Amino acid sequence: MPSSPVSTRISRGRYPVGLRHRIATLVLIMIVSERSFVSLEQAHSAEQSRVPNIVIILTDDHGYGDVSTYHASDVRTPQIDRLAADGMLFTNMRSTCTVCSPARAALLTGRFPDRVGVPGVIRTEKENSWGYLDPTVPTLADELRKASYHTAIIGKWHLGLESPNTPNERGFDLFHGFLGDMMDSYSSHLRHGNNYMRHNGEVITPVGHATELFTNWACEYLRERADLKEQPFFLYLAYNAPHFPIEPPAEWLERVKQRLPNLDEKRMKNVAFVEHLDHNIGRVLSVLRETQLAQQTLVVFTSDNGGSLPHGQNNDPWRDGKQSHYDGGLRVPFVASWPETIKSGTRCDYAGLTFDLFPTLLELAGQPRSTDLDAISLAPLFRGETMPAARDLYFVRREGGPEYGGKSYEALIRGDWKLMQNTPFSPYELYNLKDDPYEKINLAAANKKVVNDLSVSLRRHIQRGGSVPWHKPISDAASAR
Ligand SMILES: [Ca+2]
Repeated sequence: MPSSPVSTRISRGRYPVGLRHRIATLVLIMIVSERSFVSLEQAHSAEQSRVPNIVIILTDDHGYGDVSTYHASDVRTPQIDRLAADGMLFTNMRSTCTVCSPARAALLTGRFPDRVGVPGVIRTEKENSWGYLDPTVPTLADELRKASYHTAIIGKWHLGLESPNTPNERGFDLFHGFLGDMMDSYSSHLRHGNNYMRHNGEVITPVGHATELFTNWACEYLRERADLKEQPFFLYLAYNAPHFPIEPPAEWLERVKQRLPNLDEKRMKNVAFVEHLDHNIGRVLSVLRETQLAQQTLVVFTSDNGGSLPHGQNNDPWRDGKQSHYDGGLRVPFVASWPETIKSGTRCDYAGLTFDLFPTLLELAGQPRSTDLDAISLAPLFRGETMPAARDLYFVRREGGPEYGGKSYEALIRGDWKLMQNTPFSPYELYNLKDDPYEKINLAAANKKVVNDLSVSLRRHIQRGGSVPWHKPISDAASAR
C-alpha cells in the first residue's frame, strides 16, 4: 500500500467539465487581482481541481515477467519502468479474463465479460466466435463523452467487426487502428487475407510495423489535443504487440543478439519484440512531456492477459500463461502515473481487476458511476487512501475446439482461496494463494466445505451471465441479412 496519503482534491462532477474549467480560470483571475483575499494555497487547489486527461496503454498478451521493473530479467523495459518510478506500481492486479475480447469488453463496460455478452474471443470467422458485445451497455467512451471528454481509440478494437459494434458507434470520436482479433503479420496487417485497418469507417492501407504506426498516430493525436487544452481527452491506445506472431524489426533483434548471444531464439525474438514496444511507448510518453500535457494526464499501462508461454513470453513468478486460470494467465503488469495526484515511487499490493479502471476513470472525470457495475473504483488508492473490504473475483472464459467444446470454464477468488478449472471437463481445483502463491498444491479434496461454498457463488455468477446472449440474437441476425 502507498506509504502516505496524497492531499490532492478531486473534482466530483458538480459542474460540467467545460464550465469547471472556466470556473477554475475565473478563480485564478480573481486570485491575481485580489491576492490579499485568496491565498496561494487556495490558488493551487483551484488549479488542481481540473479533471485529468486519460491515456490507457493496453498491450496484448504482455506477461507480468516481461516488464523489468518487477524483477531482474533478460528483457529491458526502461520506459515502462520509468512510468512506474514516476507513479504507482501495482503488484497484485489481474486481468478480468485470460484472453483478449472478454478482458477488453470488461475494461470498457465495468461488468464481468459474460454480463455483456463476451465470455469468449470474438473472431473474424463466425463459426469460431464466442462473444457478441451487448449493444445496449454504455462503454467507458460513452460515459467519458458525457463528461465532455474527447474520446479516441488507436490500435486494436477486437469487440466486433460490424454495426452496431464498431468503435465510432460505441462512444469513440476517433478510431485509428485495427478492427479484428489479431494480425497474421505486423507488416501486412492482414488477418486471413482481409484488411481490418481503419481510420474511422474508412479502410486504409498504411505502410510500416503496426507498433510504430499506432505510436505515430497516438503522437499525432496528442499533439492535436495539446492545442485544444480546454477539452479533456481519453486516449485508449491498444497495441497488438506483443501478441504473436512475434515480429521484432531486424535492428531490434540484432541488438538483443549482441547483448544476449546465448539466448534461445524464440525467447530472443520475444525480448526484442517487447523492447521495441517499450521504446514506442516511450515515444508516446515523451510527447506528453513535450506538449506539457504530462502533469495533468493520468497514464495507465497494463496488459489484457498473461503472456503466451509457447511463444517465449514470461509470466514469472506465476504459474502458467494466457488462457489459464492459474495466475500466469491472469496476473498482469499494471502501472498508474499522474504527477498531479499520485505520489511518485509508490507500490500497491491491492488485488484489483483491470476492469476496475471503468469506475475509477468515471470518478476522476466527475461523471456519476453507471448503474449495475461489477467493478469498483481504484481512485482511493491513487490518493493514498484505503479500499473497501475485498470482494470475490470472478473469471470466465468460453472457447471452441475439442478441448473446450464451446463451453465455459470459471474461477473464483475469495480472500486467500481460489477455486478454478482450466477446461469445462476437469474437476475443480482449490488453492490457498497465501500459503501457496504459485498454485502447486491442490487442496480441493481436503477442503470440501470451501469448495462447496465457492462453487455456490460461482453458480450465481454463471446464472447472471446466462441472462445475456453471447451470440447475436436470431431476430437481429435475420433482420441484418
Ligand atoms: Ca490478449
